[in-house]
Amino acid sequence: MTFHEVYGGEPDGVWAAPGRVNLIGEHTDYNDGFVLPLALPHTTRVHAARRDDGVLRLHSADSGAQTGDGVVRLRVDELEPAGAAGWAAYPAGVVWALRTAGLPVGGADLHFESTVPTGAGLSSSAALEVSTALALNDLHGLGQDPAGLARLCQRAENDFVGVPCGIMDQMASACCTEGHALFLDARELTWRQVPFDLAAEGLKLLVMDTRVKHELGEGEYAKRRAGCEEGARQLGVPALRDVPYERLDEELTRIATPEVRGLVRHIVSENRRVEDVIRLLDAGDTRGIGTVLTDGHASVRDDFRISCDELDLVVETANAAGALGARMTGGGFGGSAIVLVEDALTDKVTEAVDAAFDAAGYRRPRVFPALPGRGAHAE
Ligand code: GAF
Repeated sequence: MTFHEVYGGEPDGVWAAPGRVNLIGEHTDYNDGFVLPLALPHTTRVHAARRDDGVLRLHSADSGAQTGDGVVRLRVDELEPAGAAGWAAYPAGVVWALRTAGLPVGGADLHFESTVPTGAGLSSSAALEVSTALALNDLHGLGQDPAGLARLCQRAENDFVGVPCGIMDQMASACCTEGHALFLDARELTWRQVPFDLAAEGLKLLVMDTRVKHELGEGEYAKRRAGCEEGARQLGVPALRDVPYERLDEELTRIATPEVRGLVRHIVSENRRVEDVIRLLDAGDTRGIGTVLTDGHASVRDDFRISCDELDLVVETANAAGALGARMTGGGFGGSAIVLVEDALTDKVTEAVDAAFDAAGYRRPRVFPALPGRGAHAE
């Protein structure tokens, strides 16, 4: 359905925000650490019209079975945390966060369509939030910069939807640029665009979406976050970012519980891996990052314990078939892995993963290249 078919009339404009893959730096964002995501060419687009009567209407072309006309109708001055369900909670939460920050959002008609796979660990929620925020920023002249909008989107997800995520996904969707990865310091909210042109080097970064999403995911994310905070408390630092890698072994002896020890070891070593990848990319050694990616996978699998059999199978099989490196990406418990591979080996590696999935009785992953796209923009 089009905006016109849903609401009558025409939108004032169209805004788009991408999903992302994270190259390295997993669960480091809420530990004040480093991340290195890149935007995908897959976007959520919102066709939007300004309203000034306090009414917010939301419709998604992708929301599947709908009751009635599928339009969610809300009043901007009545929005309360948890006051909307399903996909509509994300855009409603953004309106709530903007208004809570004192910004004059008077209402809007929004119609969404998205090519970002959902449930794949590729930040479809952040794409929904950031496209909404950018549209409202322009329509109501709010004057916020992309990073400011990203923070408000995170607040929407934390406090309205109730998901305790970090800032990486919203920043990636808002601030990435084409042909680059975004090296983000999640404490300072400063970043650098790092050139990431794999085609020029005869390489590909494949996304392998396992199309599984294990149910325990959301509760486990919150538990990992609480465990990291407990680790920082036991070590007497504001955040695990503040534990120096050089002193890691010594610091680990001060932590009583093995689970928390594993969380701390992952976060501290993962921050170091982000810095290692940056150093290699700056030196022009893109192939060299492969082993760092695979080390990162071992760390999330064994120490942070957020991988699953399907993701481990992608990583093991891809590497055995000649990939330069591979790891799961995103929150974990399903979703996608990334595989760095020579162009010439793309088919061989993909076929090996397909065969391994067939043999294990799993549905084959959906595979596509991660071509670093642009961040959120008006079309
Ligand atoms: C999810 C969260 F939304 C991010 O903030 C980040 O913590 C990520 O999991 C793990 O790196 O995507």
